[in-house]
Amino acid sequence: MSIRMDVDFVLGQLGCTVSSGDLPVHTPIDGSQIGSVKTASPAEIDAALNRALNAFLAWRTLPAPRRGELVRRFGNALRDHKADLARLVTIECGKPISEGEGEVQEMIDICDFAVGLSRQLHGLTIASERPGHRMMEQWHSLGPTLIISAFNFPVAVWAWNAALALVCGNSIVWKPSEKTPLTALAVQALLDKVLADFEDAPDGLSQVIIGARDTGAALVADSRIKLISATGSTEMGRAAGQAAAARFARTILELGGNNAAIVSNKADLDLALRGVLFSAVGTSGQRCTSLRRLFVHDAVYDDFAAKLKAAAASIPVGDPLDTAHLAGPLIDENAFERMQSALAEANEMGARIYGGERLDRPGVYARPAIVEMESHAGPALRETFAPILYLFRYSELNDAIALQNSVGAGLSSSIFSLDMRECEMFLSASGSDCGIANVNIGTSGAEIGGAFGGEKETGGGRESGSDAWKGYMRRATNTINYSNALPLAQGVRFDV
Ligand code: UN1
Repeated sequence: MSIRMDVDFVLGQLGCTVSSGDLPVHTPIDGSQIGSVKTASPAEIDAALNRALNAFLAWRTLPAPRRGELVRRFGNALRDHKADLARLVTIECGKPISEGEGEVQEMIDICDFAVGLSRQLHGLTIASERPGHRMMEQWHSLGPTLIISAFNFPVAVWAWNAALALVCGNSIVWKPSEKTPLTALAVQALLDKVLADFEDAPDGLSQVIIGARDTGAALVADSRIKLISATGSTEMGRAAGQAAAARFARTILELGGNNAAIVSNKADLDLALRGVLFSAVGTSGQRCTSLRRLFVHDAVYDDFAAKLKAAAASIPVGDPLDTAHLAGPLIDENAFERMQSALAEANEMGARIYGGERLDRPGVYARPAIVEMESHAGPALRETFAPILYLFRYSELNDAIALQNSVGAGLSSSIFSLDMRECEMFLSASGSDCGIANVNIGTSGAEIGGAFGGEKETGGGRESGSDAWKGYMRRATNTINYSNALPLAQGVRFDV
């Protein structure tokens, strides 16, 4: 069966009919076209936003546990269609099938989390300084929520946002990457089926808008959108963040990462090798959490670097639908060009480069590159969305931590060490400056239970678990006077 027929079959299983349109869709598996979709016109966007606003006004009045019931049913629909959706994810973005399945599992997990949350949107009660008064906080629904997602996690990151936004009482508008519109339409079709059987769901509660960057910009600028949750490059986030700030819209930005790990001389080196490999090579280096820089202690550097180079060279790269392969293709030719220009820059700086070659087959398949750097500079200071790992030696942990923190991004980090003092130092206020700091696991592969996001140029937003839900709601502080006097706070007198 050709990939195109495979896609049509899977879309059929998912109940998704796609009418062809002006945006061609390709699979990175062999670069062939697998369909086309329609981009939204300005009039369609306008109508969609009106629907989203009206849907929000109705949805926010429904009790939160009832909203959770919708998300519970959606989670079950995902369970029923996990294999089909995972296959479509793999075909459209090229990640190995086990990671495609993991991505759908991540959607199911966040649905479960959000269902529980729908009975726990707790506010505080606060002691008032005035007699006969009490204070409390309430969390209210915020408004239509725009979710801008990236090609590398075409459905899971949307689900983090969608599941929370829905239980919080917001309507959702999804602008997927133009490289992965089919998975978005398929997920919307699944949700539509669940919505059709759910009496209390207003029309337009969840919508997909397909388009390029200008479509995203138009949505970000629109005052009907109250929250923008955007995943993508720092460049995209800077533009979206500034446009949103100009109209005081809320944002949750999950942008680039330039993630580092430290391998101490006191590490379990076999475990460290496996952790480093998955984070650096998994998903062909196309996760925002991918490991890009590795600081190895001088005493173990030569041995560790030799093992790492050998292991990276033996990673099976190839068709992601074949479970024998641990890494699939890069998303497109541009990705390979950026990889090559980063490697060329490193080469000019005198780095020693191992791997990084392109495989001779249709699609853009590259061997992972391990790059031994003389100095912490050049391409190592920025994110290149490809399997390149820059290696550095260190002798003082504090120096390694300082270098790790010296880049623009602040998403994920980890230390491999069995020394409690080193690990706690790394996790302390003067340790890693990232939103995610791990011990004895790599930088990627976070679970949904924790808040996900990073500092500095990563944008500062938090999605997924912990109390990230608060970003999807507005807080109201209420002071209630149940006395017959009217004392003022801070003892201010205003006697009339
Ligand atoms: C991303 O690459 O945008 O922690 C998200 C991870 C995944 C999510 C990555 N759970 O690697």
